[in-house]
Amino acid sequence: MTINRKILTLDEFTIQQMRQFPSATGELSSLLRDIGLAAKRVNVEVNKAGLVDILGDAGTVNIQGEDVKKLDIYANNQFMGVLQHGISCAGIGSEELDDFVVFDDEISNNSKYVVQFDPLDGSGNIDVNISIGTIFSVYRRISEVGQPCVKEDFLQPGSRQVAAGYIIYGSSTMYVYATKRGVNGFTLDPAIGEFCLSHPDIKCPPSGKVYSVNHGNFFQYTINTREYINVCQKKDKTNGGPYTQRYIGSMVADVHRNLMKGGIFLYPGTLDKPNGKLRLLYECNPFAFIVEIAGGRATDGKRRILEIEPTELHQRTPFFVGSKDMMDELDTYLQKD
Ligand code: P6P
Repeated sequence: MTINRKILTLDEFTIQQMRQFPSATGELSSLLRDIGLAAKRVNVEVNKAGLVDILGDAGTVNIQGEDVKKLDIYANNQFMGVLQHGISCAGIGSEELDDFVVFDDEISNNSKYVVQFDPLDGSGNIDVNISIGTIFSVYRRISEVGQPCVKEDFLQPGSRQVAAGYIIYGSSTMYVYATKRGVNGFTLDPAIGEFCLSHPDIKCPPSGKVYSVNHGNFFQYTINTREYINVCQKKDKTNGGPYTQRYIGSMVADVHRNLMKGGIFLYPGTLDKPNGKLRLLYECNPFAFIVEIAGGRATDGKRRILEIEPTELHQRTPFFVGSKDMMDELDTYLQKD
């Protein structure tokens, strides 16, 4: 029975999806709802970040060598907390934690999934009120259910993700997640405190007119990457342009915009950092999964992001993601590297 209501909440939608599979245990639906709960709690703090003394560096430095702001810690603890006290997650990996965390209690050890997340991506923008986000990735564990999860559960290729998603804390707060069945977006309705289905079955337009890259690194990129960027600048009405350059230094916001409107996001390797800056497991894999399910593509310049066999929790990768036709054109340049 489909709930005959114009607006479906996240809870109603995930339950409706689960009911279509009578054999489903409901663990994934429950996990996705848990993430929604943590996102609502983080959203409250993000929205008042300018008002309370939650801003400012927490005085610690994370594995990325970046100053950790108090909201990063708060967000990390919120997502870890709901997953640890839920019924679906055996353990987590986080940008804010050097190693993965095994929840190691009877319920958690009997859970099917592990989750990796960047609790607050773009946190350098917190103090200047630019959109930031949470990114997450869900895998079915490969270790024996009933036992504590192990490191191999977290080092699976992105193609084995069961679900992935992000929350963007922007002009509105939106929760977007993908499973193999599609990508759906839910906008937080503050009046009822629920995420409501606002963007069903999101598809990435096959092309667009936006390219997103940090031009400040231009002379650090390979010759072929620079050639592609020059091509973007020369586009006009005769060859699919003109293009606009949009880059706000917050990956969730940049990729979300390009997913919705069409476009391409590039974070290439540079001469001194050939693997670039972005993290494979909890930044690139989730977005690669989401964008591919929506009809786009994601590579490291040579191969599908989702085919990369991870070796470390915090490994970096060059990252190119977006509309299929734009990615196909990019390939003709990067394959020459
Ligand atoms: P740069 C934010 O720190 C982040 O991880 C992504 O959200 C963003 O796309 C990227 O780094 C921006 O990096 O080097 O261009 O400032």
